[in-house]
Amino acid sequence: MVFSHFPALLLLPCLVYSASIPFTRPIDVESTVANLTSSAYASGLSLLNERETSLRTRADESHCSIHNIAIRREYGSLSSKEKLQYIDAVKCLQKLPPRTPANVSSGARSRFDDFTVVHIQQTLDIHFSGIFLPWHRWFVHSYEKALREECGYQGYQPYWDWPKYAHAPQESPIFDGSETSLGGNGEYIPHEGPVIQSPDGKTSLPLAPGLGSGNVTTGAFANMVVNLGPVGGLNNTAPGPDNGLGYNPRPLKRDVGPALNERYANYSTVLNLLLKPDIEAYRLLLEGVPYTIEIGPHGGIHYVIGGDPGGDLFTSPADPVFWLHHGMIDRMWTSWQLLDLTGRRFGEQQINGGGYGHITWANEPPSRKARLDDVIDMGYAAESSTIGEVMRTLDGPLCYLYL
Ligand SMILES: *[C@@H]1O[C@H](CO)[C@@H](O)[C@H](O)[C@H]1NC(C)=O
Ligand SMILES: *[C@@H]1O[C@H](CO)[C@@H](O)[C@H](O)[C@H]1NC(C)=O
Ligand SMILES: *[C@@H]1O[C@H](CO)[C@@H](O)[C@H](O)[C@H]1NC(C)=O
Ligand SMILES: *[C@@H]1O[C@H](CO)[C@@H](O)[C@H](O)[C@H]1NC(C)=O
Ligand SMILES: *[C@@H]1O[C@H](CO)[C@@H](O)[C@H](O)[C@H]1NC(C)=O
Ligand SMILES: [Cu+2]
Repeated sequence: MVFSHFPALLLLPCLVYSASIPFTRPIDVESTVANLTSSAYASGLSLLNERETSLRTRADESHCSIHNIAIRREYGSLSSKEKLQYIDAVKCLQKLPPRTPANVSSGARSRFDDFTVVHIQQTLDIHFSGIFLPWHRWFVHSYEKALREECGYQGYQPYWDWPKYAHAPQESPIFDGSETSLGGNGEYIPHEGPVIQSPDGKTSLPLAPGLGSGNVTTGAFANMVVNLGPVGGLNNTAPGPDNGLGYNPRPLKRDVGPALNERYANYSTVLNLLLKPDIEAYRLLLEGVPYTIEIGPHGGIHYVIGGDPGGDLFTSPADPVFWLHHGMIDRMWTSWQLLDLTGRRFGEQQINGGGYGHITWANEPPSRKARLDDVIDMGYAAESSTIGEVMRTLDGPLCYLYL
């Protein structure tokens, strides 16, 4: 057996032990994160090994096994060739014709746009609700499937390891402006920094501005044209026609910089996320505490990308880097689930805990809780699924782990 057995019971005391360490040196925080994510990976592999052993004795074949498991990797760890293959596949998707009919979205001009359309249509249902994590897990999987099956991509969806580049994300392999980056930062235009405010205005956190804000003119997605949106209020950019589904071609812009990344998605954030005891606490950190300045790494990193469409929650999947950010969201959830195999992966309560577990945005207006048989509707972008089908990444239609 190549992989050692890693019983779940041994992981639990380890988690409790980690939680009680007062982390003073950043290096401890970083290496504890590395230990936890590799424990999660080992735990996933040992699940597959156990399954394989039991299946072999029954002369059966498992759908998902150590022989066909997809391993999603950090963008910077891909070779130049692998990065270019990923980029080529995304560009291919941007050239294929859309499946969305023009009378549904006249702005959808490519297969890539199909994914933005379904996100725009459902934004108000699929965030801060019980379907958020499963919906986006299936969304990323469907995008990866389209890259592979429609554009001949041989690899898997890479992710953006938020804390790794928190001090200078604009210089990371994702944004450095080289041919293997997903396009550089936006051109620098002097502007004010964001002020993160609680809705009552009592607390506010002014942050340093990003280091771009203008057009993306370097790297693989230099001068990319965004067709859809925006829906929400972007500084200096009027909303697009037809609630964002109309045709509104304009240059891709970004405003990448360290301020939001260090504040909302550093190694402490990721460690705290992995140590959360239940789904409610987990999501209050991931997506933020309502009515406070704590917007969490999900929102924080969306605003690290910033610009247009990155600054518009509805249209954000139209920036190719969205898919690396949501790769990391899913990596965190996958790792957290694998760190407690008995408690975190199966039941309905693992999706619908707390105020974010309902079927309306932060339970407003009040609604029932999400259920495992609730449908994940991919519209014209891809096949639909259900919450229950995607709760585990090693079962049903899914078969992957994150390194
Ligand atoms: C992460 O950011 C928080 C808030 O600014 C800070 O208190 C903490 O020390 C940072 N952690 C690391 C590892 O840099
Ligand atoms: C991480 O794991 C390594 C190897 O097991 C160990 O030596 C190290 O002390 C661990 N670090 C932390 C911060 O737990
Ligand atoms: C769009 O057009 C098709 C075929 O012309 C029609 O069947 C469908 O109902 C239309 N959809 C909408 C939303 O108008
Ligand atoms: C918004 O646009 C105005 C006018 O161009 C500019 O002065 C300001 O700095 C911008 N604010 C942000 C947060 O980008
Ligand atoms: C950004 O690109 C658009 C479209 O190509 C162009 O009209 C505009 O002048 C560019 N902005 C700057 C500051 O160069
Ligand atoms: Cu989203």
